[in-house]
Amino acid sequence: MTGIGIALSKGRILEETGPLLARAGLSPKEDPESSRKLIIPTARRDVSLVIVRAADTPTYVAHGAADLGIAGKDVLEEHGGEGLYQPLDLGIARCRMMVAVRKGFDYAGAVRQGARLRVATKYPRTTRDFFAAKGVHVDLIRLYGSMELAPIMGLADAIVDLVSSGRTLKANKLVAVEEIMPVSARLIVNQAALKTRRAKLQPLIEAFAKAVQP
Ligand code: PRT
Ligand code: MG
Repeated sequence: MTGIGIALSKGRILEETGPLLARAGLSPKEDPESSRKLIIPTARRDVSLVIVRAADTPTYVAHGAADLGIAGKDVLEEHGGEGLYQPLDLGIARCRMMVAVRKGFDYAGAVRQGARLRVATKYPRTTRDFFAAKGVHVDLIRLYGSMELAPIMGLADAIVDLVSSGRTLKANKLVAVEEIMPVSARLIVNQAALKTRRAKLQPLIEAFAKAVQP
């Protein structure tokens, strides 16, 4: 790709990025939600949106396949962030990464007694680091979605998942017991590209910064 690519995912991230893209002069030329195209031209001829899965955004940017990207802190922590510059918290797609258990499960007791906790999550790296820092032994169960099911079905004692309104936990009789981190979406930039193509990329980063705080 000779122009500048901005990797981002459909759904939440794209929805909440829409107003920022508009203010930065980068409105998509067609609606990415309904289009089947994965590369969408924007109001600027040299800038396109590259539609990827949320968890793949850091990979595209770290390899330089896209110069820029927009990804949640959850996804960035899990990726590790190598090769990425993170100049801007966009303050969108906010939620919290939490540990949750079935109502009535004695989490504090299990942790205190040094029991092995079975934890289901799609964030194995973040989860392992979090519990390791607390000295809690965990058996990690890697899932790809619907984590809320795991404690109900007896697959796990706890889950690590994102919570925003708390309605999903409540509907499944789960309670949040600990916060791992607050999450919001970040602008990410390929570190090498920022050096070799600074003249092109720096103004875009500034346009996003202005769009966040107009
Ligand atoms: O859909 P796909 O499998 O491709 O990927 P994805 O599910 O990771 O994408 P998407 O679009 O759902 O989320 C993209 C990003 O949005 C995440 O990486 C987060 O940074 C951010 N985000 C913000 C959230 C939420 N809030 C959120 N609440 N992502 C997911 N959720 C889910 C959560 O996992 C849980 O199932 O919403 C449910 C809880 O919501 P409440 O309101 O009931 O608490
Ligand atoms: Mg989803």
